Amino acid sequence: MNQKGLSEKEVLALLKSARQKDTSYEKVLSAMCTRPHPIAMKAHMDFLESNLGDSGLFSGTKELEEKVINIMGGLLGDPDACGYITTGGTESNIQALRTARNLANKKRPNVIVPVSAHFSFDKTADLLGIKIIKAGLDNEFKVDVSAVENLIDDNTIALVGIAGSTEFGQIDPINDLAGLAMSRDVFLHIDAAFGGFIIPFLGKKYDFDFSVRGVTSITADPHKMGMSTIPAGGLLFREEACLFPLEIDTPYLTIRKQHSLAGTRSGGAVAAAYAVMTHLGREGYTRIVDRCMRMTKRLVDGAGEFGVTPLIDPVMNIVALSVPDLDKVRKRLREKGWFTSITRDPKAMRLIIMPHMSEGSIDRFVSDLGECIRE
Ligand code: 0PR
Repeated sequence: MNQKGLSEKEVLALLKSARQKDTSYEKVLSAMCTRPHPIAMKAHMDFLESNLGDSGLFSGTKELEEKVINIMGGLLGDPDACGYITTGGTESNIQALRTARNLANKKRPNVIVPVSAHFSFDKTADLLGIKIIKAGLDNEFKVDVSAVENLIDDNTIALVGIAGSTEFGQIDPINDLAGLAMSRDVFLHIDAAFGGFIIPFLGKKYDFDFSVRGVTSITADPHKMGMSTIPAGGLLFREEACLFPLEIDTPYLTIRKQHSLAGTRSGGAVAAAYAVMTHLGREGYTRIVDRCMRMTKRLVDGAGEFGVTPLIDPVMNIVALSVPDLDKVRKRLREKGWFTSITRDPKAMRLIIMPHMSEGSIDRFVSDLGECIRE
């Protein structure tokens, strides 16, 4: 640490030069985060000192958190759902399976997840001492329910379904998984970290949330398509009893118990989530999702003109494109400033069309993609 403090001007100049090295989102097609809505940024700033880890001191922010959970519950099929705002999808997935593990009380617990599950489940397994068993997918990249059924054994404590898979944006057959979970009396956790703020606004009905009997918990993240600030994930349970196995006594706080994994927690992120959700409402989110889906179609149609097709018709604003010479093409695109990503199996170009894109930038990307393939 420097001995003598720098002036505000000097510090801000240092920050500015660091910030200039960051990528601005214009050419980023690989991220599930985006520029937060302006009202979310404003709300976050107003609550910077609020700490939900000691929520007795911040009862106003705590009320906002309850309202956010209530709004999200309404969006996800159960206005009476309970839960809390986490640091993101990873914490939500860890905590959901921690509840399942603590409720089941098995010596060698296992959880069956689709192979398309996010790597946060591998972290979860390591942390919780749970074995993660991966079930294969069908030809549309949805989990193969008969494979899941065959993998269930006496030590299985939970099944995981994904509503908006990280690589393909696919939605697993949650109804079938729920039937299986209920018949075997195991927990069913839905990872809708990405899809939670898209699927309800797609204008097509998908059964993926608490409206499906047998779904016990859901991850849905305000800091992805919820347009809110980082860090804000959502963890919702159908039953309040699911929060009890997470509770820890906190005798010297203003609250007696805490069920979050994080101790000190951002009140700013919660205020931001409340602000953007109430400001946009269902209509606002529908407009955002419509726009992303129109841009997704524009990209797919454009790529189709030079023979490049998606592995599946995009369900949401994630496209896996079958591109020849993938590594070379991605490298050339990178030289033109574009950030793209990949799917693992089969290997394809993975593109996420977030709200920070525009029709113009999609057209420029398609034209650069065509050029990079022809080169
Ligand atoms: N579940 C699903 C389905 C996810 O896609 C992700 C993250 C998580 C859980 C974990 O969420 P947190 O990262 O909030 O803990 N999916 C993206 C990924 O890892 C996140 C991401 C965001 C990646 C922005 C890149 C980026 O620039 O690929």
